[in-house]
Amino acid sequence: MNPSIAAAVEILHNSALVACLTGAGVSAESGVPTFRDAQTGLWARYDPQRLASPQGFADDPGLVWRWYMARLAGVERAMPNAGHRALAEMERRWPGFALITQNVDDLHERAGSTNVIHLHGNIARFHCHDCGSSHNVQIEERTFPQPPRCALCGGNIRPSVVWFGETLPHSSLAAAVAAVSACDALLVIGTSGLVYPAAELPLIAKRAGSRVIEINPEPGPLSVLTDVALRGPSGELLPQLLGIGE
Ligand code: BJW
Ligand code: ZN
Repeated sequence: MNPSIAAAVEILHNSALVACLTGAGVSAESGVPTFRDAQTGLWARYDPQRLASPQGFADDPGLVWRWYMARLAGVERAMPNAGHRALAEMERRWPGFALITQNVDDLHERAGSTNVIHLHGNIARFHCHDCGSSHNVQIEERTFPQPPRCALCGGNIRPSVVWFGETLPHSSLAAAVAAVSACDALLVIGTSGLVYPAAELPLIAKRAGSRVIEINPEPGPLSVLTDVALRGPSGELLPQLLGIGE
């Protein structure tokens, strides 16, 4: 066995409470593009401030709507990969396992995870940008060039995701902080660690005495905190970590 994997197995073996923070990289092998990867990342082609901020939505609601509806179609076509399935298996093996994700897709749930904390919302849910009321969006409305209008106030309907400058759902962030404060081991998988407050969670875990295991093909700002770094794709490394031959 690769010595880093053996070290990570040893940490997990000695941990009663395990938590995990995932980012876009865990869905990359399902064909869902990441944000910041230089060649394939969504932001190699698009400006984040125009697409993922309240100001961008105010400036051009149609552009933002069309971008999100194209991404939603991609998420619905995608299938969970071996990394998602291994994390669902971890929930079965470690009672109290907490899965915290920055992803707005539902691939963790479709792989069998039942208790997922979504920090940045859900791309398949919708609410009014002005009055906040929840809305169902009909399938044909998804293909409209402009967002549907709120029946209550006439405002623009938007996906229920968290944009730059917006606060994270309080209950999700509180649950995430509680989980990383209590765990014995935290897995940090497929995130660049550039977006706050999610990027603070590994530091909170470390300060509370947890061991930190990173799974990412590339080092990043969170790598300095890690006890063990596994360099490679999570769809290959996670099954190896659990000894599941996929
Ligand atoms: C693989 C792989 C494979 C590839 N296997 N791995 C403190 C300091 C500085 C700034 C701030 C701060 N606190 C708040 C801010 C402002 C801001 C922020 O963080 N800015 C920084 C960018 C500088 N944060 C906010 O605005 C947040 N709100 C907030 O803090 O509210 C309070 C407040 C308000 C106003 C002022 C101050 C405080 C909200 C953040 C919302 C982020 N939203 C997005 C879009 C969501 C909707 C959507 O999906 O469109 O969330 S941005 C985007 O980034 C998305 C992601 O969830 C998030 C993180 O990205 P992630 O997952 O890490 O993806 P990538 O692409 O960056 O990385 C992929 C990784 O995978 C790479 O490392 C690859 O190597 C790896 N990889 N293949 C494993 N096969
Ligand atoms: Zn409204």
